[in-house]
Amino acid sequence: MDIVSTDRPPETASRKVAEFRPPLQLGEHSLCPGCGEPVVLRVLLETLQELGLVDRTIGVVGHGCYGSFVRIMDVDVLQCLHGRAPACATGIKRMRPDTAVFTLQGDGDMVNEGLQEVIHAAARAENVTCILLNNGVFGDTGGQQTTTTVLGQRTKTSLDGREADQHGYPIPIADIVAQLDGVGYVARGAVGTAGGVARTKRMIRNAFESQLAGEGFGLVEVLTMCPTGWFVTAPQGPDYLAESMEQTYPLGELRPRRSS
Ligand SMILES: Cc1ncc(C[n+]2csc(CCOP(=O)(O)OP(=O)(O)O)c2C)c(N)n1
Ligand code: SF4
Ligand SMILES: [Mg+2]
Repeated sequence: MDIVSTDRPPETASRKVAEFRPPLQLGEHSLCPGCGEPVVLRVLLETLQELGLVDRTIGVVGHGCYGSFVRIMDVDVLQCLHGRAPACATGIKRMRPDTAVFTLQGDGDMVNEGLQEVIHAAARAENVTCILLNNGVFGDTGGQQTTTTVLGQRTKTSLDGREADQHGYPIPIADIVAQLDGVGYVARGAVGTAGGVARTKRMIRNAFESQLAGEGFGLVEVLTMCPTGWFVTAPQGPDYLAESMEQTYPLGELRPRRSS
């Protein structure tokens, strides 16, 4: 696979096949062509609408490229300090148990800056749904290595690929959270293929249904393409995702709903 220059993101999509914007998305996103995060935004908004939750949803968004979604999501959202979304979500849900509360966080936000927040919220069995957009880089600040960067993955701070002896091992947050008693649902999806997008959407729906049933903490990790941070072209993103991240983070339900 060729390494391409990523001094600046590509200016146009290499191929746009159709209009996929859901009604709850108020405008075009401003993320790079080939980015996986807008795909998750789409299935999240579609799910909220399909479940009839629009009028009683409150989202808590962290800091990362997805942070710009707060301007185009037609549901109530607040943006909190880096990594602290599970704590904010805790307060909201406890004060307003009638709402559907979710967080939208990146790997840098959740697994670096806010690692203890997500683990404590899970162990407290907070009845909220956390959505992790895992691309293995701090995308927004230039593509530095995060705790979830997989061994061999290139980042701006590990140009030859992450090495265990120098950088340590990746943290599989969803697998860790799935072990905790307070947890109602944990799953890991990926949006590199059409089938993966459909399965990810089902996981997000399951997580909200679990929250509505009061089953405890929910986490859906989604592996997302970051061609700009990975030094690949937009069309190469899904293959790189499958060859790198999916090998370390197997897809599927890590903690199915108790009722299923
Ligand atoms: C307390 C604090 N530390 C650092 C930053 C800088 N910062 C903003 S976004 C970001 C990267 C977030 O990475 P990630 O959550 O993985 O999202 P991505 O950009 O990859 O989608 C960082 C480090 C900040 N805003 N606040
Ligand atoms: S830097 Fe990566 S995560 Fe950020 S918008 Fe571009 S492709 Fe998406
Ligand atoms: Mg990231």
